[in-house]
Amino acid sequence: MSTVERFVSLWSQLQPIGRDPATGGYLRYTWSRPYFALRDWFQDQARERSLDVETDANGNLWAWWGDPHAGEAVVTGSHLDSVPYGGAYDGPLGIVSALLAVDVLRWRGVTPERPIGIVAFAEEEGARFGVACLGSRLLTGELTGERARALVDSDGVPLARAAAEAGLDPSRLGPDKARLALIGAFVELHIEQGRLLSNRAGGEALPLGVGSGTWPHGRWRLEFTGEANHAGTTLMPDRHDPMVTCAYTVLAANKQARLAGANATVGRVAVAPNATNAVPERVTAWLDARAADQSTLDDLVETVVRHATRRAARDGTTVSATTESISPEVRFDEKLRDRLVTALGGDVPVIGTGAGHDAAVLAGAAVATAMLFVRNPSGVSHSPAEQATDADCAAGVEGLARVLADLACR
Ligand code: HGY
Ligand code: MN
Ligand code: MN
Repeated sequence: MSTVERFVSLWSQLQPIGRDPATGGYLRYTWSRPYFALRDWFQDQARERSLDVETDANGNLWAWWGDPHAGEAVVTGSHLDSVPYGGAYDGPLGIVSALLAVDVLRWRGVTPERPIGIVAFAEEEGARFGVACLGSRLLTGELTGERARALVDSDGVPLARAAAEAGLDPSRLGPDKARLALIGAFVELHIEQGRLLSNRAGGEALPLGVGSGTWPHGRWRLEFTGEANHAGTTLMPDRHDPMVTCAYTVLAANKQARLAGANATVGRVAVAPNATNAVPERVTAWLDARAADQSTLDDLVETVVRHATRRAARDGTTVSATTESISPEVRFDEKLRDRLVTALGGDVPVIGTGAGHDAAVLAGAAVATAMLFVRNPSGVSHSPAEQATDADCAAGVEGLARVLADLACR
């Protein structure tokens, strides 16, 4: 079988898991039933390849080719969880490609001198507990076990309980320096969440790119509080409506981001009491803001909060802003980056991204880290419309195999 055929065969096994038939989007929340099916699939696939499987104290899944303690392990992988109604490729493509890259190395008789690991990090999207890259941040110590245990999902389920139901010991959530020290280099393959590769001239060019780094970005919870009242009997001048303050803030975020050449999104809002015929008492909105550099990001968020506060004074409402997660700008290891470009034949673009990744968390913990991007023709992501061609995905498998061979065999 060709690599394309093997990709299509393995990929088709994942498609039905957690897929919403009405939208085609994926609901793969960490430690949910679909997630456990993905975990079982990953572990079965690893065992079929005689890889040693383990789950670490933070719920990250590992599969090892060789003794992980032999030193300078070359680790690849990504995540299996999704945003609500997300696409099929964001995360799982890195896992499937890693399993197939191991197959390619074995067909070619490659015997690595260093251990090769595949990791599926837990809760990369933060879609259930609200903190992105939870599993990798716990591993590196960027997030404490205490803060993680205190997180609660939108149904009020504490993370500690969900983790226990997943077979973990919540008291052991936290930094795992010994495991982190096993990693000599980490390479994450990911679908590009943008169009830099597909816009590139010469469509026949290798559909891969190498990551230069990630933008600084973060999530802020904005809580707007007003006065609940009757929608029918409360005169407009007498209202203190937090929805109005929130709506104004969303428009201000959009305008300020455009002015700053940055990105600002409010894609999640919670309203209390959330009744059609009641002026709300409270509106909570989550701001996702990103920019090419830290000072632009800081200015953007500060400006948005200032506009919100000014509007709240006019509406007789209040607003508070709480930082929920922050990801600083990350530049990937330049030597490793250039080594990937060489291993892939040289004619490979180096591209930045506004998306966050576990790779950026590991890079922030001084692990030599790189990213390999696979062309996304539309650039769309975090949507059921996310798409990559089988041929491009197979090129990603081949490219990852070349990179792993280069890193683990020299
Ligand atoms: O939000 C992000 O950039 C990533 O998909 N978690
Ligand atoms: Mn994502
Ligand atoms: Mn991702």
